[in-house]
Amino acid sequence: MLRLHCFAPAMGMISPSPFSVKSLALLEIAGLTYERVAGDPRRAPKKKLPFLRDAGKTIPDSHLTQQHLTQAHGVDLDAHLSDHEHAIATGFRALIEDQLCWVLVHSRWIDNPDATRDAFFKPVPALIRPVVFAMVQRYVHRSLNSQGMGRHNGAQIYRFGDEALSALANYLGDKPYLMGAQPSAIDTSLFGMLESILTPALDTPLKQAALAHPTLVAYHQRFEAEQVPDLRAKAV
Ligand SMILES: N[C@@H](CCC(=O)N[C@@H](CS)C(=O)NCC(=O)O)C(=O)O
Repeated sequence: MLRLHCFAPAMGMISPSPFSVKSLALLEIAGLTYERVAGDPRRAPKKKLPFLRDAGKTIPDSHLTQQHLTQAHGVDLDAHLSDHEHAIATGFRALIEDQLCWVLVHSRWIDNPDATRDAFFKPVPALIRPVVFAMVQRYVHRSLNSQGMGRHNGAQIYRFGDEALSALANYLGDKPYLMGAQPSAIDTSLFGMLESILTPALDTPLKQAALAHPTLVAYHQRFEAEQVPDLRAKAV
């Protein structure tokens, strides 16, 4: 049995972790039977979620999970892509996972700390919650600074987010999926990110930037309806 250890649902999201939603979507589209496990990054092999356990193997990353599904289960969502398309998808993956992701982190932890604390730290006893939250927030702040995004001011950070979302919307155009008529792995990545940006009832400049592209909103809904129709109901 495959077991995906990922972040539990929060704020109406399938998971607040774009990488968890991506991996869940990969498993759903692969049509494999799997169990979703509420994970704890402190116990994860690389201290990050999600990770997959499959027949004694641990796959500690969403992209490695995609590769594992191809190697171990013969499921390749990118089989129909040309080398050129594959190169474009690889670039978009970096934009979503290595840049947009940090704008999202800023919007949650720096710009909306109260909502973030209330959504993610409920299981922590109320008495120690502020202290635990402050510790984790300091860790996130350091991570944002080491990565570099945290060295910019809010307006600059959201401009990066706006540019990334505009690039994605422009490339999507009127196609159903990013690389054309058929979904590919990059769509699981984009869906996971849009789930985090669009679903919470939290008004952020990043969400406004996404809402400015009705095609991205429609894409998020279409991907869910056509590719992962059961996923939200399973998010308990
Ligand atoms: N490259 C990894 C990224 C995973 C990742 O960044 N996970 C975040 C949540 S979205 C995490 O576990 N953060 C916890 C931490 O940094 O302590 C993947 O694709 O799976």
